[in-house]
Amino acid sequence: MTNRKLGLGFLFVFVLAFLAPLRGMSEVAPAVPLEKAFSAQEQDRLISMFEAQFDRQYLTQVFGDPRLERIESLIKKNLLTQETHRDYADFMNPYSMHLAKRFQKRWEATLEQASRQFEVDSEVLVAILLVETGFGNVMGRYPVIGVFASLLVEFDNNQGAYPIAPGTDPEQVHYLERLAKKAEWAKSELTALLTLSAANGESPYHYKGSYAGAFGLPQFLPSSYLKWGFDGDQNGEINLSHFGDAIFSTANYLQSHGWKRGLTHKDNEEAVWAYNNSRPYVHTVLNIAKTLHDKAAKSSTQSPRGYGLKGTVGQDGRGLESKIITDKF
Ligand SMILES: [Ca+2]
Repeated sequence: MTNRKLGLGFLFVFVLAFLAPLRGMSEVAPAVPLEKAFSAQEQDRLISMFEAQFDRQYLTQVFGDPRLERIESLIKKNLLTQETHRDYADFMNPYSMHLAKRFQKRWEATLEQASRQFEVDSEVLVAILLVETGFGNVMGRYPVIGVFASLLVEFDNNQGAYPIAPGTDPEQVHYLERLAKKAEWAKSELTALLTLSAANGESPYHYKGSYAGAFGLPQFLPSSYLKWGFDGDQNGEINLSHFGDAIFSTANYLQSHGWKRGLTHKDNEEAVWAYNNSRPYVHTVLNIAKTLHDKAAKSSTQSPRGYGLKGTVGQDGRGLESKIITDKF
């Protein structure tokens, strides 16, 4: 990702797509311990990376916290995942559209206010919040700080491999090049996380999100929170787990990235692309928004047959990402 976030949308797709087949599934993936504590030396390196901007005592407390763990699986995911290969088509299914219409009705006044203030069509806000987290059903379980710290330490531990020697295996070259780029990004996002945590009087461990460090209903990266987070419900704080703030922040983001009122405006594909650099994502979001717009007059909030309103899927016991809780809003 370039300048913002990676959503958990694909997980929600996964959950929806496999609701029915899982009923007959008996195989359960074995639990593998993927985390390990950073060494004292690694903690010191992290402290030194940020001490120009933050108080050393604060950094010692943050990076010495036993909750800080190296998350091996996240390092690989961030270095190998290709967002553009994901399939978002399932978000157009009847159940997703039912959720979207229900959300539209429940948050009608807030959506209307944000739409007016930022000149962003309300249907695209609904579409993004659906694809990102299923309106809060799939918010992410990883400590955001762990995502960035893991990448930084992985890069630091590989310092000896730079500059990359001629003749290095091409796969290794790709890994190292991407690692260097991601480490730079992780440093800037971790700086933003520490900044916003301090501003909100929260521990940085308070924020949980996707494997790519995006959190909250709209799945913002910390840097996006600082730039485009908006106190939509006017309670004096920006909390992206609250729908009022999430709706206004998403509208603010889209307006800042060139959204022009009118779902078919040619600039709008680029505004959604800025939100998530994936063409399938862009097309899905705009298709959902147009469908909601076209069907507005005859919208019904009746639950379609064939979908349970509650249910737990994913038998790996991973909690939040495995659950569908449809009455959250
Ligand atoms: Ca607020």
